[in-house]
Formats: sequence, structure tokens, C-alpha cells
Amino acid sequence: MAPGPGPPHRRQADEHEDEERNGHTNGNHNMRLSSRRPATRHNVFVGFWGLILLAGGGLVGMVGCSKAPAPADVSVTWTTEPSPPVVGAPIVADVTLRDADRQPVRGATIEIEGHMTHPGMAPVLAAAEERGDGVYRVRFQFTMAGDWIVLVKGSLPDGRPVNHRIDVASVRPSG
Ligand SMILES: [Cu+2]
Repeated sequence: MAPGPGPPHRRQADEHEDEERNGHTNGNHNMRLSSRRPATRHNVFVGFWGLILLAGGGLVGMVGCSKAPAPADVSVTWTTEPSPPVVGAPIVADVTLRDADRQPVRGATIEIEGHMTHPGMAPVLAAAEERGDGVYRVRFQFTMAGDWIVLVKGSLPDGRPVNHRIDVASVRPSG
């Protein structure tokens, strides 16, 4: 009456085995991925705090400071709108570069990298646009309320690096 149970049954069994095999393969793959990821994060983390140590020399307050350590005699300050900044709202920040004679530094390439003071968060990255008179405007958003460290990075027209740290003491919660 019914067809022989042998072949269909065997095929089902084979399919089941294939599923299991795939499952194991995926499992191993995921494990390999997830064990790789923390290592990468760790490297980024170490690099970041290395920068902080390098840049931490002469910081002053929350609004800005003078005298970047890397290229001598260039001061970096910034203003933000709104001030103090609010989390999740568009921030317009003007970074001002001046040389030892307080003259505007033109033609630099500037970007910012925002980190919170605790580990585990993605940095906020944004490139600045030169507005003239040594002012470079950057638009970004803080992604969490609290204490941030903003690294102003880039290079001067003559190739000297700009590497400056600004502590943003307290990004306000929204609302
Ligand atoms: Cu955070």
C-alpha cells in the first residue's frame, strides 16, 4: 500500500544531519567572531588612553585651553552652541587655532574625536570646515549625557600635527 519507508526516511535523516552540521559550523564561526571582537576593542581602548596621556599635559577648563603640546606655539580653543552642550542635540562648535603671535592659523585640516570618560562607548567623530580667521567649524552630537573628552586632531599646512585635548565637564541631559 504505502511506498517503502526506507528511502524517504533515510533522506530525512540525512537532512537532519546536515542541519546539525551547519549548526555546528555556525556556532564555531560565531564563537570565533565574538572572541575576536573584544581584542579589537581592547586595542582601540589602549590607543585612546595612550593619546589621553600624551595630550593631557596642559589642559585647563571645560571651555578650552591654550598651548597644544605637539606643535609648539599653536593654541586651540573652542566654543560650542549651545553651551554647555546638550545630549542628542546638534552641536555647532568653533575651534580656533592661533599661533604664538595670536595670529589665526589658516589652512589646517581639523577633525574631532569625542570620547566619554568611561570605556565601552563608540567615539563621536566629525570633520571640521574652515571658516576663515583660524576658525574651524564642526557639527556633531554628543550621544550620552555626562563627562566627555574631545580630541582635536589634524595637521597644519606645514605638516605639523595638531593634537589637543578638551575636557567637556558635563554634557547636559536633554529636556
Ligand atoms: Cu557613556
